[in-house]
Amino acid sequence: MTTINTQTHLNRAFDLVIRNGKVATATETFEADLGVIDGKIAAIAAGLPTGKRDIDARGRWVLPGGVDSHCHVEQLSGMGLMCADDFYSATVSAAFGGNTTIMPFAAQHRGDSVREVLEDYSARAEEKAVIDYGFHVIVTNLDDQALKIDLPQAIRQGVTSIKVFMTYERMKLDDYQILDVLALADREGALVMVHAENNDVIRWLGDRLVERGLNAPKYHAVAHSGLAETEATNRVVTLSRILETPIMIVHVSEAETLDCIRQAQQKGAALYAETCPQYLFLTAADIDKPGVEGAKFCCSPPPRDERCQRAMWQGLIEGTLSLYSSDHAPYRWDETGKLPKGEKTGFREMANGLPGIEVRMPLLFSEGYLKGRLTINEFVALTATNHARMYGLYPRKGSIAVGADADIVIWDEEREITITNDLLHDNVDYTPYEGMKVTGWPDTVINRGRVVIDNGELKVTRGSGEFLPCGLPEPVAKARASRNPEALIRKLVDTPL
Ligand code: DUC
Ligand code: ZN
Ligand code: ZN
Repeated sequence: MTTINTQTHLNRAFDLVIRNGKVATATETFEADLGVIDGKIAAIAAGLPTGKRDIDARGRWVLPGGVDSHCHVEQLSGMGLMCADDFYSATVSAAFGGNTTIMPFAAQHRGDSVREVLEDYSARAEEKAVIDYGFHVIVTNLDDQALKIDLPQAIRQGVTSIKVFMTYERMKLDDYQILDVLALADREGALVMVHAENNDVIRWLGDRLVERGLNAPKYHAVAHSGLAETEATNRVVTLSRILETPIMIVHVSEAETLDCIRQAQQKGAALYAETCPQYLFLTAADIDKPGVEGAKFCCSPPPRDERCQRAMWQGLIEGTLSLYSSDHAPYRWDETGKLPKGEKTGFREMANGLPGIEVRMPLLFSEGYLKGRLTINEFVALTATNHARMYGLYPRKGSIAVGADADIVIWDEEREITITNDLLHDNVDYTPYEGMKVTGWPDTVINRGRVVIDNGELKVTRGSGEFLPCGLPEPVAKARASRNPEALIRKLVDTPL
């Protein structure tokens, strides 16, 4: 356990003391008080003196605040649709669900400048966010300005993760372009995140379904075949292995994709992967609801079957999947999102994505930790610590250690909740988890020592969250340390003409 030399705070009272709680980090579990000064954890020890404010956490868990490193906020989708949450509603909802940091995407659409997109996104977040945030950048327009000037500058300014799409006509990159992004990220110190689905397979299957009049939501899951995900994953993993450059495969849903990832990891590939609540708690059967009700469960990739659910749990347990993120992609069940043509909306026309930022942690706590699939330390790693390590925010975020930001969630493991949309704070008019019963819920949420949520109430103001410049992602640091600098491939990647 980390403690502090009391000398450093002898002259000054703690701003906040969280006492008597059961503290868990990604590696340790112990009972201690936490003392906070100037937004940082300043002491971890038993019997700390009274602070300006004391919170008694007896009988409750004291955990690192969640870091949700994959969520869509105030962003235009791959289909060109604005999502339903802005930085205010998304961060309020995230905070009520136990999170203290989110990482959404500044999205460059074709014709946009990366620099302008980031400036615009920063201004939106600065005005509205109530908890801290870092950014990833989505790239679709790989001209010289983006590759040679804007992206290197963004990385230097702390946007050190780049997402690429292999599908969606408006977003997708071809293999040559993906190699360009991998090489750039490798040189400049960023991690590449990949939406891996084979666009032509989805398009071909979709065309065949539509020409037969098969338009209901359930056909979304047929067009987005699991093997389309596996094929694209295998291809991009191969590209990353050729350049010896790490990648993160986001939102893995299919058991065979997981097999492919596991095999490549066993061969030593610098390969990381994420899954999301929808692949643990929903299946394609949910999309097969009467009428357009199934639209509530349409996301890409789609939920699959129970075999795939079991595989995702196994991936989390064995560590093949190191991140569990919400992929919160909020669209309302109305003409602004899921149902642009009302009851006549076909599966190709409905917005892709599910809300889930507020229930991500409670679902995993209840079904993962309390059901004995995961230890409390694995829960912490999967919801907070691994995200901070992956995207260059560790140890400032995702940890309970002296010197780290005082980002804490105090968790009541006995509270029983039936999830309903009324309970949630996002701007979506439904939840795909309606009626699901969970045990355990966050009581108090603290970000940089500020009590954000207490007793079911928001205690901070709009715009009080801060931008987090991300450092070098750990996978990039690890890859740099382990390879031969004399290899020809290295020279091709490291020295652009
Ligand atoms: N990809 C995501 O990452 N989220 C929502 C929809 C999508 O295609
Ligand atoms: Zn995606
Ligand atoms: Zn997403």
